[in-house]
Amino acid sequence: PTQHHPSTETAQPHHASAHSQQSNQDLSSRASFVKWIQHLPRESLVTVTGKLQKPANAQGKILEASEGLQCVELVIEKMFVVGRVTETAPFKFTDIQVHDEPAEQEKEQGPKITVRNELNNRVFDLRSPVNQAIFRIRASVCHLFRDYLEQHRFTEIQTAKLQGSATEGGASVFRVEYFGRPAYLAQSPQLAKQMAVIADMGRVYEIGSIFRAENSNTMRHLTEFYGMDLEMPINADYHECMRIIDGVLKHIFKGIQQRNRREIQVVKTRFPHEDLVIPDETVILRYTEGVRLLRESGYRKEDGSEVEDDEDFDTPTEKYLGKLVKEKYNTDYYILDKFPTEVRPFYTMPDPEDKKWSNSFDIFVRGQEILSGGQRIHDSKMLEAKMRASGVEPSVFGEYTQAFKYGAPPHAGGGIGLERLVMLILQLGNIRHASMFPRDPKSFPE
Ligand code: ATP
Ligand code: AMO
Repeated sequence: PTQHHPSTETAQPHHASAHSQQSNQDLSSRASFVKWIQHLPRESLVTVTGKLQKPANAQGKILEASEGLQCVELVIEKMFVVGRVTETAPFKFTDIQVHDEPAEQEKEQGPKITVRNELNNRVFDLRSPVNQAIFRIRASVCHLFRDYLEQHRFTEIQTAKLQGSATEGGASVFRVEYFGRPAYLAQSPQLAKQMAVIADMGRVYEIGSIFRAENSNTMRHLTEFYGMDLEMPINADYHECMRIIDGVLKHIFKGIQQRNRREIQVVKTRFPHEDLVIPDETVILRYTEGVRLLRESGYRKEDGSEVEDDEDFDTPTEKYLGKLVKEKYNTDYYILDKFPTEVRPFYTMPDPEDKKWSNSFDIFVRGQEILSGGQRIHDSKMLEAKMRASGVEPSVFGEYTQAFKYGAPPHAGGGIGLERLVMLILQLGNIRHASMFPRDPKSFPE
């Protein structure tokens, strides 16, 4: 802007640039201008008018861009303070470590600009170019998710986050006071998105908040995160849904490389990483094949034992399998299909040919889970029997249980953790970097 607000602090030097002939008067007013700028507190918000030019060294040689970043110099003509700083900035962005130090090392080596310190000053912290880039990429991920699904005849829905019962029957729900009676924050839009399909909405998707009261103080868990969920009727096979999910994820991976090239380069200045290796033909491994790969490699779990035929892999096992898959198939992205029925939630459809296995899958990026999905039981009687077998009384789910009694189509779906996905694409190392105001078990200290 060339007009300044009367209440703002201003300085307007005569036009001067490094390459123009300057009178003594020009030089002295320029010197006082430089002094004025030097005394501005760091992180003051200013608007600047000037000319952009390619930067040159003292010999006049034009400096080239480095690491894919464009390099420009701004020859300042006018500058106005539009946002006064009244308190010293809590840290310098340039002091932030390239890699986050693990908490133990922090304690030994004294205070650094730790993630917790950044998060305690989050609004200020978000101003850093790296954070700006992360949240523009995150916005692109949501845009690309919508874009692909809209092209494939999905309808966006928003489901209720206040529930009368614990969503999936687990213990990890937040209980809230609701006019003197209990209510719960939705742990997943799972039941609601299924009800939308039963209500004949066709293919549906949602990008919405998910709340989990898990005391998981890890680099990949939050207590509130965003789910990118979808659900659809299927004709012959749940792989119809798997193909849609594979398509949407590839659209996201490719799309951000095209839309956010510059932001990705900025993120790499703090979080150095290789771009994801995604083959055209997606690697789909059966769960049993994953177990075989692990056993053949001689892998042992932390307790020294081999992986069982039908156990749910723990995080180190998942990561190790990701490494084996990368070595064998050269991919950072793969699908693990046909999970043991035992380890999946009650609504999961068992494989009709062998009920030990289920028509369900997880998707992994750089060896970590980003999605769970699969076919759901659509037969009312079978669903109620499965609920009882997993220790949940069908009536607890009221509207959900009732809905199946009026006929439900065969259907399947899946849910992606948005922050997990962004963290893993950009190798941020800590999920908190992918959430603007992250909530974890240590939030809101007394
Ligand atoms: P994730 O496995 O990534 O947590 P999820 O929601 O599918 O995703 P499960 O695989 O069913 O969860 O894991 C079972 C439980 O164990 C969940 O409550 C999950 O949060 C918790 N959990 C998983 N990995 C860890 C970990 N490394 N540390 C603490 N808790 C974990
Ligand atoms: P699941 O519980 O596996 O599946 O969750 C789906 C995806 O959500 C992400 N995620 C998390 N992200 C951050 N913090 C957490 N605490 C957390 N927990 C899970 C992961 C995970 O893959 N109803 C099913 C989905 C479906 O079948 O449609 C479900 O919620 O990326």
